[in-house]
Amino acid sequence: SNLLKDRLRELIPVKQALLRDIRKQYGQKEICKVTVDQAIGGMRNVFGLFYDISLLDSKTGITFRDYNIPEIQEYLQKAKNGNEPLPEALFWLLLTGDFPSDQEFKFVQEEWRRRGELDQETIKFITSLPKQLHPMTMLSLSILHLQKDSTFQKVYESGKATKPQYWEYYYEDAMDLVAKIPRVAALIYRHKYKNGDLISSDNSLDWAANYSHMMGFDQFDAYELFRMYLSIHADHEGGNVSAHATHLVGSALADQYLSYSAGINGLAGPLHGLANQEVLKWLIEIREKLGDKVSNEKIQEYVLNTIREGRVVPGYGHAVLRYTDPRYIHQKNFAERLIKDDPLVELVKQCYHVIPPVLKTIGKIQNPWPNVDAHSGVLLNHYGLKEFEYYTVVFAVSRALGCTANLVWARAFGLPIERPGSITMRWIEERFGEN
Ligand code: CMX
Repeated sequence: SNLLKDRLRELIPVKQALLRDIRKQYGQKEICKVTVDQAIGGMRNVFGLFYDISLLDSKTGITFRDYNIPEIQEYLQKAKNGNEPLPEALFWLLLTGDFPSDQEFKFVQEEWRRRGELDQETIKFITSLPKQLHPMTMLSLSILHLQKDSTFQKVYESGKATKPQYWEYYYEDAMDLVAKIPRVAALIYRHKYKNGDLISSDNSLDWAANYSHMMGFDQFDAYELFRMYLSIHADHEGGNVSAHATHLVGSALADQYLSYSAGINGLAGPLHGLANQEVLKWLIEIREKLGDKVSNEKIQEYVLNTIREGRVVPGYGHAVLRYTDPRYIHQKNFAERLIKDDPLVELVKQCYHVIPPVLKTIGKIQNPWPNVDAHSGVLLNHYGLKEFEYYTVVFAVSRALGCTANLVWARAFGLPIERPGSITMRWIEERFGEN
């Protein structure tokens, strides 16, 4: 039997009824007012999206179905002798709201193994991509290529899809996409950086470790890094660019592949996921220009220079968070536990002490504290993934979990096409001019 789909089949009517009740009871309540500034200013603090699988609090950070990062680390399945949560278990949690039993966890793992292989045509497509393309561009194109296998698209085109069943096809596509994305991503890596010397999958490994293996990193600690990394980046509520883009495109009934490819394109922006690569570039630049054992004063000066040049300090600040990102803390703890004597890891630690006070002196910056991207690059680098241009791809492999799980629920709830209104300057003047 299909444990996960069966569980969803049980849950969906219950949640649908709950949502109906919520609308009946609270449908006319006002959530927030929207000012002209907010409309122009990227809709900060405008609560206009419904996204049920994760929630971001500006003080305490992300919760996945109400569980924070230390809780998922504690309660989700781990590898033998491992400390980090396994993404298979997190995916079950995101989809159902429950921690999976061992049997349920194994079900997801087996499904992903079964669905994970790529056909020859896809392998040929990926290994024929021009090597000068950015790996995120390659990933987005490859996900679009996989769209040929979309169950939803096929059934919809046949005219047989009915609205109450949409979620089932989105579920099938979610499972296929998530199962395949590590192979796609590893193939891109080996094609672009390792002369196309491909490594086949090892199905005795878990999903994250297998990805690490297919990239060419076979130490246990590298496996642990991938398990951790792929879990903590999985979702960050609905308003961030990758989740929102995926949700928006999906609302037009574009299938998971079309939708997530759009999410990947957003993640490839330097203010969002690309900060991942920018941080390492910036840290290496500091070491090149200022040498080893750089003083706190020199870092302070460097930060101020970066800002003076009109650049952002990558890895610091956040549109919602107002304290240190718990995903940063989790990675810091990982590094303290497993990594000794890595000068770049030490530099990240030093930056954590030095940079926030400097950013605080720049009045306009709302959050001087580090975000997830401030730490991830040096960890990947430590275990041998030196090509920082590739880092956001690892982020995208992880974010597929949240973005696709959300779309399953968006269809289960029968959410309509998203279509907010927009305004012009003339509209604003005419509306408020007399006051
Ligand atoms: N370095 C320099 N300037 C910064 C800054 C930083 N790290 N963070 C914010 N600012 C600036 C903004 O550019 C903005 O300047 P202008 O008014 O001149 O345009 C001003 O401070 C106010 O910005 P804010 O309200 O504090 O932040 P936003 O919500 O506008 O932007 C973010 C948030 C993340 C884009 C921004 O902090 C930033 O660019 N950080 C560096 C890039 C980064 O690390 N991105 C990863 C985010 C994590 C994720 O994707 O999940």
